[in-house]
Amino acid sequence: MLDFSTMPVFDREIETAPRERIREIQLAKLKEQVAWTYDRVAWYREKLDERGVAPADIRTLEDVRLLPFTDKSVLRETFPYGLFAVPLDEVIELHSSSGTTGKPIVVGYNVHDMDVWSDCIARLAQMAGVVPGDRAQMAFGYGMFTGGFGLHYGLQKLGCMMIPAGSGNTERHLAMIEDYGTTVLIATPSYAMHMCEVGEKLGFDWEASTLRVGLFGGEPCPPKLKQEIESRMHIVCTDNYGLTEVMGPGVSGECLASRDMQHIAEDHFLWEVVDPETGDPVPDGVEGELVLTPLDKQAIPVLRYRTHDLTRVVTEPCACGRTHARMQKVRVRSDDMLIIRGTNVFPSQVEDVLAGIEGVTTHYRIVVETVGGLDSMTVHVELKASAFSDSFEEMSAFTKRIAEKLKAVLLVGVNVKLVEPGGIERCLGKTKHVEDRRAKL
Ligand code: DLL
Repeated sequence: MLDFSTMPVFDREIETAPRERIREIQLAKLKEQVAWTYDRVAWYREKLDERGVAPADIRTLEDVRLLPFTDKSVLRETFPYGLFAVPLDEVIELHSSSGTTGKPIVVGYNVHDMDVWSDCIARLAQMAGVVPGDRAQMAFGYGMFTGGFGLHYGLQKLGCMMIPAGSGNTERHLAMIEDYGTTVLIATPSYAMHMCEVGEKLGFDWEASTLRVGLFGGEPCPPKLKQEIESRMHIVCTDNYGLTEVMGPGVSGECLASRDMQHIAEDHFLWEVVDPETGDPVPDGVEGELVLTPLDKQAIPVLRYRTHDLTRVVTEPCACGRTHARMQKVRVRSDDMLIIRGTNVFPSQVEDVLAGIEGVTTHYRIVVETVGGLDSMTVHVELKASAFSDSFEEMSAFTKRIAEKLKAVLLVGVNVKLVEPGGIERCLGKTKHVEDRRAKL
């Protein structure tokens, strides 16, 4: 039995503050954030003016509903710097994630934003029992994805020794755990499961290893998958949530007292739960779409971001002592975004790539499966009769070219399977482009 009273809390004063105090902090920050955004971002100024709303109209937290929603399309329209609220020479880092079409969503951070981000990560790390001196091995990629660098800085701030191994090369990861005495692994749950399987094949002794904690996130982590990793790797794992548009990882984190929920960093994010169809608030504790307003994001503020993630939020006290509201872990999205090994993929991106290739029809199907513990995506592409050839070399070169084009846009490797003309099943109703065969644990 864990004794939560003796477990470290990164920012005890804030993380265990009475709820009235949290609401006071949120309101003060919301007023400032709306004024900051209105003064500096033309897109929002226009939208607020159209609604006849001025920053001074924000008098209560509920007044957030006077503000317009933001979704991915706004970030796409204003790509790359249209929503930035600080001069670019004050931006110290850029990150991006997939948009619904070819262009990514770009976000920037100034020194202040990086500081807030690191604090949020340090908090979730301590929720999982990570302490200064832990040796944290990164299995997220260090690219434009927010997972790698975001967690890296926060863990370093906490006082961990970072081992920036990056994504892939599982055998090397296993060797590093042994060589460097790694105690914390940062990964998507699917990659952790893959490491587990590869390790077992190679005779890696998880029980004897130094590894103690897994910090997961970036994709849904079904409870059964987590339990399985915990028992096979002999570690404790937490599942942590976030999204690029509002910061990256660090929006909410699982504590060890409430394993199916995640504490939202409420002093930095105002949450709402709305009906995904109407955008109206749902009653307290009822499931709906999570809408987030970052409360002190300077470089690229966003108001009322529609996450498309379905969850419910509760505000009752938690046994860990933290008072920040908890959201149910996200299992389902309200849109068609797929998460493939932590990377966001939209069927529309596949469609755009295929539209630019001569010799293929508009019919395609995406099949997602779990292979060796990892997500595997295959795009079935229907050939036009004119492009059909009985030369094996030609067909395999064509397949390779399509796979390369898809990878360049999706940023994740996919298999391509060519299908003869008419070979993709036609649907009478809504076309089903995606078949997700991954086990629903
Ligand atoms: O995945 C940020 C992140 C990185 C979080 C590493 C945690 C760890 P995006 O690439 O923008 O950002 O993808 C955001 O991924 O809207 C959810 O649909 C999904 N997602 C992220 N974390 C979780 C999670 C990062 N723990 C989108 N459980 C979000 C379920 C998650 N879904």
